[in-house]
Amino acid sequence: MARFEGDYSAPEGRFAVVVARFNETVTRALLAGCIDSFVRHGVAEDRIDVAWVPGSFEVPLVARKLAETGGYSAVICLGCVIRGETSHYDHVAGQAASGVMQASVATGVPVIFGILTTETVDQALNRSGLKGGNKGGEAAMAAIEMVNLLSQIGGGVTYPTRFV
Ligand code: INI
Repeated sequence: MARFEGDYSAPEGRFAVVVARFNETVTRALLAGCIDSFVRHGVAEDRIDVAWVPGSFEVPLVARKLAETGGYSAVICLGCVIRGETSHYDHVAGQAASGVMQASVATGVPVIFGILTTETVDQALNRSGLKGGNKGGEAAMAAIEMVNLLSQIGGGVTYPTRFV
């Protein structure tokens, strides 16, 4: 029986992070946690590129574009959607989540969902390291685990169709 399981050893390659500017106090904290986690797991900062977008709704397009370049081992998506702040919470949060998933399965590149979806500002602060744990750091670890898992399976990063 084969068992495939990614570990947290430093993988090769470059990583891209897409960050939403909306709720920037929170998303900057997520980005800091993400980069800190990468560095502490052996991925130096000069192997990480960061793209800023207006809001979480715009994250999937840019994540997919970055994944399609074929230049990244994984793309990490960071954002913060707070229900109390928007009547279209369900649209923004739902489309961001399904767009991130689509970007990943369409390109074969791990695209990690590090977009907070919370009921309150307090919950968002709690999850971005400003009070408690940092989901940006967890997103970096998920990226590393997925890259190492895919390298075991042998699929790795598949070339986007426009380069084939
Ligand atoms: N974008 C977010 O990332 N978080 C939010 O909480 C949010 N709210 O509250 O509306 C939000 N809206 C902006 C949206 O992501 C787009 O940038 C905008 O609709 C333009 O397409």
